[in-house]
Amino acid sequence: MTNPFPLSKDDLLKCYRTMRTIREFEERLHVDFSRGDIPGFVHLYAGEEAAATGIMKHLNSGDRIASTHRGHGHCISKGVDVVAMMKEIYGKKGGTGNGKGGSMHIADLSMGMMGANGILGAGAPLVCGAALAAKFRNKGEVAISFVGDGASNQGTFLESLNLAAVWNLPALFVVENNGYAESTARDYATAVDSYVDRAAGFGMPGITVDGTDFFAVYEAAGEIIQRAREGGGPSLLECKMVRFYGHFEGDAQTYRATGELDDIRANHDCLKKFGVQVTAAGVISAAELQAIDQQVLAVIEDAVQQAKAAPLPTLADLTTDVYISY
Ligand SMILES: Cc1ncc(C[n+]2csc(CCOP(=O)(O)OP(=O)(O)O)c2C)c(N)n1
Ligand SMILES: [Mg+2]
Repeated sequence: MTNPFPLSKDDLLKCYRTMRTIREFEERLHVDFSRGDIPGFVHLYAGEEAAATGIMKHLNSGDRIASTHRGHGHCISKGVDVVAMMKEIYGKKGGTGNGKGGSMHIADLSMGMMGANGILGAGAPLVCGAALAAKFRNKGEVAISFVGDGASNQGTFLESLNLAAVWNLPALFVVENNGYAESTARDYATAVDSYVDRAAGFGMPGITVDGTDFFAVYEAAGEIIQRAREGGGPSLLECKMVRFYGHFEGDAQTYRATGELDDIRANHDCLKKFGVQVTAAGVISAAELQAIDQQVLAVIEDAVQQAKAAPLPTLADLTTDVYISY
C-alpha cells in the first residue's frame, strides 16, 4: 500500500491524536461547564481542530504563536500540557497560570505559546515583536498570530499586517473564519469577501483554504511558513471553518439557521473528514483510530480528576506570578 499523504503514518496518527484530544477536551468542558463545575467564561474550539493542528504540525518549540479567546486548540496543538490547562480552567494551583488566569489566559512560554487573549486582535502586534526577534536571531523561526473573522477588522490586526510587511517579518496571520463574531454574521460586518484581497492590500500573499480539511490547511501552511523561514516575509492564511458550539458556553444561538448545527456536525466535521480520507486510502484502519479515541478519553478523564483534586489558590497567591525576572 502506498501512502498518498504528505506525512508518514506515524505523523498522521499523531495529528489525529492531537485533533481528537482537542475535541474531547472541548466536549468535556461543555459538559462540566453546564454542570456548574467551571468558573469564569469558556469559548470552545470544537469543530475547528484541523486548522490549529494542520498549522502547528509545521512548528518547532522555537516558533511562537499568539492565540485568541478561543485558544484551547492552539494550546494543545502547540504542545501545552492538558493537565496544566485543565487545572487552569478549573481555577486551580498547578494550572498554567496557577489557576489565576483561566481559559482566556493560558500561556506557556516554554512551548512558544505566548498566550490566549481576551482582547480581540491583541495577539497580532505581539507576533510582530516575536517575529522581529526571530528575524534578529536568524535561526529560521517564525511567529504566528491567530484571529477570528470578527477580530480581523480590529485596527491592531490591520496595523500589524502593515508593520510585518514593511519590516519583512517571518510572521503568519491566520484568520479563523467561522462565519460569526459572537452573533454577528461575518458578511454583515466585513467589507470584503476575500481575505486574499485584503492581504494584497498590505502587499503580502494570501491563501484561502477549507479549514475543515486537515490536508488543505497542512499544505497551504507549509508553503507560507517555509517562505517566512527563508526570509520571504509575512503571509495571511484564511481558514474557513465551523464552530460546533455557541460563541461562549451558555449562548442560546438564536442567530443560527434551522438545521445549521446538524448540517455542521454531519457534513463539516474535520475529524470525520480526516478519518474518511486516511481509511479510504488504506493507510490507517478504523480500529487504529478508535484505539486513539479510547486513549484520549482516558487522558481527558484523568486531567479532569487531577484538576478537581488540585487545591484552589490562596489569598497569599494573589501577589505571586505578578512580575517576571529575566
Ligand atoms: C477589543 C475587543 N472588542 C470586543 C470584544 C468582545 N468580543 C469577544 S469575542 C468577540 C467576537 C469575536 O469573533 P471572532 O473574532 O470572529 O472570533 P470567534 O469568536 O468567532 O472565534 C467579541 C466582539 C473583545 N473581547 N475585545
Ligand atoms: Mg468568528
